[in-house]
Amino acid sequence: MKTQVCIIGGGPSGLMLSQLLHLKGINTVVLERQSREYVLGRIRAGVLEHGFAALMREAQCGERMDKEGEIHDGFIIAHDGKMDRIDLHKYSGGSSVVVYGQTELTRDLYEARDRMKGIVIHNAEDVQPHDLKSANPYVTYRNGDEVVRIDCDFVIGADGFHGVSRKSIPRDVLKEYEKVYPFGWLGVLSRTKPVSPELIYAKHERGFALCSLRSQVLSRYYIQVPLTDTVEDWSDEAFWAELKRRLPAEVAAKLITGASIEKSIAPLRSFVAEPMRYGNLFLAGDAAHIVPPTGARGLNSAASDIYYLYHAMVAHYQNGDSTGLDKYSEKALARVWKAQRFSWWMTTMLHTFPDSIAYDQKLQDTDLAYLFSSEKALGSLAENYVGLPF
Ligand code: RFL
Ligand code: PHB
Repeated sequence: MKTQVCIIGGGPSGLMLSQLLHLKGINTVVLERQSREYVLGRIRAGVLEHGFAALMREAQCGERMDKEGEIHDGFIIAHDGKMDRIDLHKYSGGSSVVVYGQTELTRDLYEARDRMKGIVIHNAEDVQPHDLKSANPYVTYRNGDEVVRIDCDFVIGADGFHGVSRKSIPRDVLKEYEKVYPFGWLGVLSRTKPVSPELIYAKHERGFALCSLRSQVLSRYYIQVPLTDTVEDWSDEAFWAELKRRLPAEVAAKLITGASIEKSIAPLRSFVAEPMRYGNLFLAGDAAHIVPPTGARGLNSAASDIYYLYHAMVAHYQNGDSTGLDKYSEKALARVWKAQRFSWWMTTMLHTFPDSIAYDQKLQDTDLAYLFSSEKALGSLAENYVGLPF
């Protein structure tokens, strides 16, 4: 098989790039290790910055998002018995975010790829990129007993944190920066009316909690848990009881509980791999960087990678101009690190750290006190949460 751009990974990053390039007449093949049902069964992001939403529209995939997604102009930080609202619209100069599940947007991207007869190969086993430094790289995968080879001009590594692409870059070329937090998030999805029309990020001495949603009939809640906990340790009843303890009394009293339809634990980690290019391999999204979910930045950091790669590929194929490809890693990393800083800051400010000393706790309290006393600090939070410009 031959294509122009071989994309490893059929998550939001890979599908979005495939769709955008297709609309400019550039051929792609997407190789996904899992089945479509498996990819659509993963419950992940819920908050999209306006730049991501714009990219969905440019990819001709924004129709359902614009109809069913909710525009959020603000969110709440609950702390010390108070509920302080961040007016995103006011402090970001008129911007907002869209609440629309990653599952739904991935479904929309798959449907668009089907509609345009795009090639997305599921259950691709042993995917392996080759000859990345040469002008003729190729990717192989196994389909049962048969090994299939795809020749291409470029390979895109959009295969998430555990993918094969980043691991194909020699160890002496790649520099990895990592910070692992001493806790995870236990998430529950339930077919219940959300407790609040806006997201509530709650700081509590028992640990952080988040009230989020997917729609007016589908709620998503999280609580901070020790890394040693497993899903089996948490019955639905225990989860709801602990969530209530961490929320302000007036919110807890209104919480509607129900059976969980999904329950999982995600460890919190910050990670960046540099550079994001090796020969004709370009990394994008979680394959190159991970953030703790507190700032809702993960998918949104992927969006800027895709935006830069898309424009760089179009300039290369349409005008023979490779400046964008040459500058990709540097440009993408500049924005990636800003998302890292913001996510680390939100995480540090709102979580309970098992080993923190009294001094650290005073600084956490001061961080919040300063935030709500300064319009400039609120402006900084708002511009980062709605997404810095690409
Ligand atoms: P993905 O989604 O991991 O997709 C990668 C795909 O590659 C496939 N793959 C392979 N395919 C072929 N060969 C291999 N060897 C392969 N290895 C892997 C995988 O099966 C998969 O389908 O990466 P992508 O596309 O870069 O997308 C990144 C986002 O998924 C991620 O950043 C967000 O979900 C992070 N995130 C959030 N981001 C936000 O912007 N806003 C949020 O509100 C938000 N909430 C969250 C989140 C992530 C969470 N978890 C579980 C980590 C909430 C949570 C709880
Ligand atoms: C979610 O709804 O899954 C969600 C929302 C906001 C975050 C993280 C996750 O910061």
